[in-house]
Formats: sequence, structure tokens, C-alpha cells
Amino acid sequence: MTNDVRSKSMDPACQEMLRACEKSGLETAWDRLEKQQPQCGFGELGICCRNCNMGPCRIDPFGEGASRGVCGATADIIVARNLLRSIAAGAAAHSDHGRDVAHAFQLIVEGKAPSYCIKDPEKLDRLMKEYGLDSPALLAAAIMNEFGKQDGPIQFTRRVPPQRLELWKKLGIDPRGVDREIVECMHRTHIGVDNDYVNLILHGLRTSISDGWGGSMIATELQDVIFGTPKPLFSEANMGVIKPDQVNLIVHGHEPLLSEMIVAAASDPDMIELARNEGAKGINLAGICCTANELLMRQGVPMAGNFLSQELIMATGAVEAMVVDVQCIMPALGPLASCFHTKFISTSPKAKFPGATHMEFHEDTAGETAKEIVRTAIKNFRNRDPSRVQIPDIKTRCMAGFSVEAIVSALGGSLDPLIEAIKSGSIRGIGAVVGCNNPKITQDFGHIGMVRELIKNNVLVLTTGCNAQACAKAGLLQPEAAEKAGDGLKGVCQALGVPPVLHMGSCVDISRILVAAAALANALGVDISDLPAAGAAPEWMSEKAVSIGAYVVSSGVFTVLGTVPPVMGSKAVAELLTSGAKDVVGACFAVEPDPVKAASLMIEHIDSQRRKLGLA
Ligand code: XCC
Ligand code: SF4
Repeated sequence: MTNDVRSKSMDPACQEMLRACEKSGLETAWDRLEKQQPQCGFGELGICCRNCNMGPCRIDPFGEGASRGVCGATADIIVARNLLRSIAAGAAAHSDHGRDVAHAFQLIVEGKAPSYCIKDPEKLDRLMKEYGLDSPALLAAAIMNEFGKQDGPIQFTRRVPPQRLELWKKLGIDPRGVDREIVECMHRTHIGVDNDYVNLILHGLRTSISDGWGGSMIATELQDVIFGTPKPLFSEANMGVIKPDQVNLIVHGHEPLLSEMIVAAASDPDMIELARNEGAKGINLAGICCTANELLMRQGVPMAGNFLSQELIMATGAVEAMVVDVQCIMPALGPLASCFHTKFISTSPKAKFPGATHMEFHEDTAGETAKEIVRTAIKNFRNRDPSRVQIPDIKTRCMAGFSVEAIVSALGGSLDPLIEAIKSGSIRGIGAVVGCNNPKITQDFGHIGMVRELIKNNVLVLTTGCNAQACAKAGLLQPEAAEKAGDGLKGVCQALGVPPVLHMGSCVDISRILVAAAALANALGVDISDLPAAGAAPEWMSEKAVSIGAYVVSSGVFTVLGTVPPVMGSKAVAELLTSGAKDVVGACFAVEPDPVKAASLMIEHIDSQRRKLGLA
């Protein structure tokens, strides 16, 4: 059985909890994946269609049965349409998050969200200047307007190098507002509309750009304005951050609008007093998924784990409340919470769960709701059954907070030292490694295998999302991890006192990586596609990751995927994504489940880019 647990996760804390779950008969995602075997082959290949009620239709991948749906759609059409719908869903998730932040920003500016304030007025000024506006109210209105903009362009897309913008315009993929692009995805994939796979995919790229350089970037920028732009700081990661003698409140999901308020409420002296009266030593807050990343980056709140850790964290029996908002929250948490004293609390009107207590969160009453939630957790402390508590004593120190602004200031005020290090070859190139966990891959194995290989080969790694948490747990976010890097990268990291893997935030903060790439390309006078850089999502699973992959490639960055996307049922679409796209947007995808081989692909690409730039 030990072996089995090792094949599920390489995180020792998760392994311990997997064993505990097995012993007490608690079901996890890994068990459910097993029960799904064999998974639907048509679905895996992307060749089933339910877009109208003449169907469902499916194409025979062996060429012996049906080669067209009832309407005549081929595998190429069906695969491309399905891909477009995934991009639409992913872009919608990120951008709806961005919209919520923009809406909160508007309320703050209007004085209608008293629990919030503006923590980074300098960034606010920079944004007003970028928009050519002279008041926060006008900026708020202009940004709200971006989402539904009918004719484009959206302001932040103007951050790309001029070559890239020209290319997007030439291809007709310089996006309009993300809402319009998403609606058009749904329209085009309706029966009998767009049936040209190239045309479909081009619109997918356009939609994804309106996410990366639109909705997601708006989320990042305004979150920085409201909650502060991250600066380097230290914290801890993994389940050992859960404290046996305190009220443990775990925040999970994505939007800091809620979780920042909970941080504030949990440090309120009245609340701490209340916790003491209930027999606890204090209130302990920790995060999961991107909520964890957001709170770590700005507040140094420790991270309990990444996506596949969520059930195992609840299974420690030491969680008084798990508070969630949106995205990547398993509905399995409801039934699991009922096996313990844990209160599973949903907060978003958009996301309710069976077995959850709903405590709805609104900007104007945010502070009060947060206190109510914290109080609920505290009151639940007495219900904890100590005989059922098992907390793996495993945690790792980590350094985070690397916003672009923080990186520039660590470099002494400009990107020049980084450019020099790249030119001299001490830094061979940049690898952006991001994305989820997926039980189809041993948890964190894809992330860690790849990142270790990259830094060993002097590739500076930028990370966000669940990859960042995997790296944190594995000790790769400590300055001492420079020891594991090649000599060149090691020297640079040691001189600056930073780790070889820079944590840039949550998944919407991949926009920070885009901004950094654009700034580097602009400084070198080249396009993003000319940079010695590559991206990867070794364990991706969500539709958001599909949109991310699409906008990263559209921006000109070669990207390796560790789990196979459901496009293999169409040779034409697979070929377009893994090679043809290179001639269109100057970058393409590769699929490579082996993390070390995938890292080699990235390094090969970086080396060939270096040669093209005339660098040794
Ligand atoms: Fe979700 Fe953002 Fe994926 Fe992690 S990396 S599983 S999307 S939390 Ni975004
Ligand atoms: Fe079948 Fe075409 Fe309808 Fe899809 S749109 S379900 S392929 S008939």
C-alpha cells in the first residue's frame, strides 16, 4: 500500500494523509479517478459533440464507423469547437474574477465599500496615467467598460511589443472586450455556425488574449491597488502549518476580496479573545489553491497545500472551518466535512455546494460577514474530536512576493542586470512553470521534476498557481535552493539573496509573467517570441489552464503541457497546435508527460532562441 500512496503524491504530508484516509475509509479524488476507469475514449480524444439534440454524436477514431456527426461535422470541427468552449469557460472564470475586483474597486472609489481601502496609491496613479485619465472614478468606469467593450481595443494589450500587436492585428485577433469574445465563442460553436477549424481556433486565441491581457491582468492590477503590490517575504507551506491547539480556519478558492477580509477579522483582538475563551490558543489561518497564493504574496499567510491537498487537509480533523469562494473547490468537500466537525462554508452567490453552510459575501458588508465567519469557526473549536486529529508534522520555509515591481527593485531599479545575466549566459533563459495538480499524474511529481531540471540547467523559473505551492513544499522557494541550481543561476541568486524559482502569485497573476516578458522584449527591442523563454503546465487540469496555454502561446511563448489535451482525435487540430501555430503566432504547444524530457524541450527551445539572438 505504501507504494500505492507514493504513486499518488510525492508530497510526504499528502502521503501520510492518504494512508490515514485509506485506513478510515475516506474517499479521495484518487479513488474516484480509479472508479472512472476506463475513462471515455471519445472524450479523451475530443471527438464527442453534444452541441445540439440531433446528437450526441461521436466520431469513430479508428475510421471504421461514423466519420461525421448528424449535421456533417467532422472530427476537426468537433475537436476545435470543444477546444473553443473550454477556452471560453476558462477565460470566463478568470475574467469574472477580474470583474468582481473591478466592481469592488468602483465601490471603494465611490465610498460604498467601507471595509476596503487603497493600499497602493502609486500603482493607482500609474494605471490612471496608462489610461490617460485623471481620477480614480474615471479609471474605475473605464476598466468596468473593458469587459463589454464592443470594438476594442483593451488597454493592457497595448503593453505588448509593437511587433506582437501588429501580428495580432494582421491575424484579426487583437481582442475586444472579454465578454464579447466569450459570447462569440458560444455563438460560433452553436450548431451550424463556424465550421472551419482554423477560424475557430483563431477566435480561441483572440478570446484567450482578452483573458490574459484583459480580465486576468485587470484582476492582478486592481488587487495590487486595493491590497498592495507584493514584496518579498517569508512564510511556510504544507500541512504542518495547521496548529493542533488553535482554531484552524482554512481559506480556499481564488478571490482575495473575501480572504483579505478574513485575514483582517482573524487578527481582530476581540476575535482572538473569543478564541481564547473557547479554549484555543489563537486563530490560525492558512490557504489552499490560489487564495493561498494571494494571501501568501501580500500577507505572508502560510499555505496548507495545493489543489490535490484540499481533501487531505480537511481529513486532518483539525479544521474548524473551510471557507471557499470560487474555482477549483471540489464538491467532494461537502460529504467529507460531514465526517468531521468541520464547517464547510460557501460565500459566493455563484458557487453553492451540497453540504455547505452558505454565508454570502458582499462588498458593502464584507468586514461584518468575515467576522461572522471567523466567529463560526471559533465556536466550532469545542466540537473538535482530538482523538481524530492527525496533522502531518511537515512544513517548509518559503520565500514569495515577487511581483514585477519587486523583481525590478531587487535588481536595483531596472531589468538591466537580468538582461545582462541572460546575455552573459549565467541565466540561460526563463521558464514559466504554472498550473494545477491532476491525479492522472503523481501529485507534484510533474512540477518538481521539471523545475529541478530547469534550474539545474541555469533556467530561472517563474512560477504561479499550484506549481508555486508544489515548489514551496519541496523547498525550492528558499534562497538556499540556489544550491540546486547550475553555477550561473546559483551565482545570480546568491548575489541577490533570492531563490532560483520566483513565486509571482496566483493564476490570474500569470499576467505578471506576461508583463515581465513584454518588458524584457521591449528592452531588447524584440518580440516576445524571440526571447529565450518557455512555458509549461506539467499537471494542468482546469479549463482556465486551457485559456492560459492559449494566451501564452498567442503571446509568443512555446509551451509544454504535461497532461494530454482532448484534441488528439483531430490530426489537423493537433498538428496546428503543436507545429502550424509556430508560423502563425511564432510559438506552439508540445505535449510531454515526462517532466525531465519536457524540461529538455524547453531548454532546447531556449538554446535555439539564444542562437537566433546571437547569444553564446
Ligand atoms: Fe486551480 Fe488556481 Fe489549477 Fe491550482 S493552478 S488547480 S486552476 S488553483 Ni490555477
Ligand atoms: Fe451532432 Fe452536429 Fe449536433 Fe454536434 S452539432 S451533436 S455533431 S449534429
